[in-house]
Amino acid sequence: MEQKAPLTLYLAAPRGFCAGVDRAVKIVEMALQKWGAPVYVRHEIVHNKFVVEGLRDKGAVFVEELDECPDDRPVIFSAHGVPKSVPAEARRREMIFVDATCPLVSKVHVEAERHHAAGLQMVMIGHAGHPEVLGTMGQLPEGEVLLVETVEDVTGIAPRDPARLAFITQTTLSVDDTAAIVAALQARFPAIVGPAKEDICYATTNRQAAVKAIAGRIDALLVIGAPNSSNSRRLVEVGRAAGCDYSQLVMRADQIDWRAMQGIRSVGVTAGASAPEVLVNEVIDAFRARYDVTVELVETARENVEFKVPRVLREPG
Ligand code: 0O3
Ligand code: SF4
Repeated sequence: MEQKAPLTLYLAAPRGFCAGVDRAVKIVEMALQKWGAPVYVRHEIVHNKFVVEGLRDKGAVFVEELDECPDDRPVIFSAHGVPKSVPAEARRREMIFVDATCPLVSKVHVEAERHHAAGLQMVMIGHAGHPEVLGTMGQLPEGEVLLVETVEDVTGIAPRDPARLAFITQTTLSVDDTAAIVAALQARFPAIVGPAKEDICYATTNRQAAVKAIAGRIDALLVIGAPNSSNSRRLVEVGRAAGCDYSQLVMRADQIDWRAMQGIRSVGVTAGASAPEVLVNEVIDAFRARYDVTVELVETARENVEFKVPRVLREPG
């Protein structure tokens, strides 16, 4: 039998499910237990096909908008958050709804409201069209939130009163790119107020730091995650920026380009906040089938964050 080539697989930690994703998935599972199928879910509960398909098999029905749901079945709002108009409409239709918005996204919603109540206009740093951005911008009336995606965008915005501005951010951005955008905002609008740094969450920050810790010593980086997952895509960018030119997003093992893996001696593996650990194990097994693998865990932080599910799901009956 041909001898397998040695390969060191650096496994990033933390990786994979964050507390907000864990909670959101639990909410759908518990809603199915409580109310039976079908339970409707507005938007992918988290951006991962494997997770969505697993829940669909149990009776969840995924839709993009509330008008695709009947009045008489429960509906769950995804972890990314929703504009204010969505729960308002559900209430008007007297629907049962459970909001699976991550508490760290809701925190940004509250921040936006607080600044608005103080008479400040908002600048949001985020990606146009992303559901979290639509949800956060949708907390305030039209025109109250100006969106910037890049440092260049900062020069293009025209706030009502440059002296009365605040900024908020998407939770899954690149820590480094965001720092540059915040600096550009502060340079142009010295009076702008905002969080100490930005609103990027602990999970995003920790996963990016772990990638930075391995990127310099690997021939390739695989990030397990979906193309519509903002935090996962940021991990690929962080890998490249930190020196690993071959950094790729893969949804699961069958997307690995094995030709590109020829001759490598080391590989880094991580997973976005919405990618389940079974898919990480699947990737490791795929490497083991082809290489003589030594796994090295590179742990840059420990996480112990946990969020409770909403009370309606904890109550009996
Ligand atoms: O926001 P993102 O596209 O990264 O969403 P995912 O992949 O579902 O991951 C969970 C993050 C989230 C719900 C918003 O912070
Ligand atoms: Fe919440 Fe952060 Fe996870 Fe988003 S990535 S769901 S903000 S913990």
